[in-house]
Amino acid sequence: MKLSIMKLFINSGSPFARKVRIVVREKGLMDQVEEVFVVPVESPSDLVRANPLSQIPALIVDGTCWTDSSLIAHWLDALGAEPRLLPEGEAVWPVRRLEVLGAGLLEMTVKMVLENRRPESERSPFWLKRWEDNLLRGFAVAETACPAAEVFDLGSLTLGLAATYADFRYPQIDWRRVAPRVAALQAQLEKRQSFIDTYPK
Ligand SMILES: N[C@@H](CCC(=O)N[C@@H](CS)C(=O)NCC(=O)O)C(=O)O
Repeated sequence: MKLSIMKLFINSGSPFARKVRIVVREKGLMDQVEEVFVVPVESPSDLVRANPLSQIPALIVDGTCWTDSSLIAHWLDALGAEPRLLPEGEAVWPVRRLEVLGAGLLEMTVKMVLENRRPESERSPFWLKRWEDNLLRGFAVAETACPAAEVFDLGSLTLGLAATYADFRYPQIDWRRVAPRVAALQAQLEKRQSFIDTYPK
């Protein structure tokens, strides 16, 4: 399928945007994608036109707007370039389940980041603790489902970048204690050029 240049709204800290940026690089699509840096909280009109929720990532392709990192990643994968990041048939389900768990870990960390951006007197210790507990429980379950460090698909990729995002925002949270195999997977993934190029800033 011949597509015109795609416009991808991102910033350099967002782990959800990072997921799509990694997929674009891995699949050799960089020359077809223009990365547009935005600050979602300012609701820039270009972003809001692409995503009414004013969230990144958002992708515009031939006038069609794609939102949500997993949906965009799946659609890019379905365009067909190698490497394929989702297996065919029944084998897709364990990968999807790990991908959803990785996205859940990202969601817990992002919630903590947003809560910590509020004035100290308005922060909820209850919710901060709940999200951190959820995060650690999630890592413990991810450990039991963690593939070998060499596996590269949308499940392993999402889990690896969730681990890096937790380190980036909360280096004091010792998830490695419950998830040493996830740490090995993360270390392997972060050696890839696509991960190096998109390391959060
Ligand atoms: N489920 C969405 C979550 C996207 C998301 O939460 N993006 C954050 C950046 S990491 C965002 O744009 N936040 C701005 C806001 O919610 O105002 C996805 O997977 O893309």
